[in-house]
Amino acid sequence: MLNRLLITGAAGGLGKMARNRLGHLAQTLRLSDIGEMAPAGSNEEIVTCDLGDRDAVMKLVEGCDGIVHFGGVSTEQAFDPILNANIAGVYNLYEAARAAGMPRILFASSNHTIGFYTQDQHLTVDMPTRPDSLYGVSKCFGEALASMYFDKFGQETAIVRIGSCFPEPKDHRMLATWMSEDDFVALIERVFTIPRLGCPVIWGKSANDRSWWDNSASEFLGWRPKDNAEIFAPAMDERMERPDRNAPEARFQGGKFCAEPIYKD
Ligand code: NAI
Ligand code: 15L
Repeated sequence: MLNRLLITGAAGGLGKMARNRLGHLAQTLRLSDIGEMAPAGSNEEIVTCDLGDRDAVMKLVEGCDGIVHFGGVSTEQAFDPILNANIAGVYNLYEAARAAGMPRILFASSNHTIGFYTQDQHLTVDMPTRPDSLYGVSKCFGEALASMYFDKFGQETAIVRIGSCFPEPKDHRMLATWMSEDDFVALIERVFTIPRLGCPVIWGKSANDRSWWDNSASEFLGWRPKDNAEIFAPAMDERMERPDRNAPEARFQGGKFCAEPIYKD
């Protein structure tokens, strides 16, 4: 059991889910976000913190022996917020971790690091990235930073390229990219209990029939996702039209992120 597990992005969708479901991993959960969080329960600490604030992040990480890093910009936006949260913020987090004895980190990367691969391509984790947005580029930065801190200092990170982690897939593309919350919780448990982690890149997806991603390089984790988005397919076909085959949602793995403009504020 960990002493103190830090969850950043605790006011967000995955952060709230993790807050509800990861209490058994640590004596104390330290929950942090720039946004509002529900008051601390027993065995919880609440720390409001902008990831771009280096001194605040140093204090935030002190005393933690595990980090689930969900905090940051999670969609395509203008460059400045991405720079603050996903580039400066990730650097701040890794420097703070280095000063705090290198607690193991789960870094929430994204499928948007590879979004411009087409949906007929099957990917392994050693293929070059093809980011589909400034957001995707920032996640490539985070992955590269994690890799460098491992090679230089031995800092362990699970780089999880999350597909789509929501209670249910929301559209036809997510029948390939979906990861159930149960499968994600099981992965996080493995990441913080396996004796030696290293710095693997892991596709964050359930055992979906339509998946494009090959996780054989991280089988050593012993994580075997159990859910399959296919069970949602019949209802989805009734609820919504399949996208036109030339639409980005049907062509590219990153879907509509591939068609996003460069936002100026
Ligand atoms: P979210 O947008 O709901 O949560 C992100 C949280 O980070 C928010 O509560 C926000 O207030 C906080 N945040 C933003 N800027 C910050 C800053 N400067 N300082 C401190 N906190 C800041 O996103 P969600 O869905 O919970 O995702 C969590 C992480 O997982 C994100 O890093 C996202 O990029 C990644 N991810 C999520 C996927 C999903 O399917 N939910 C898919 C791929 C990646
Ligand atoms: C992501 O990276 C986003 O954070 C999430 O909101 C979804 O859009 C997800 O990717 C996706 O591709 O479905």
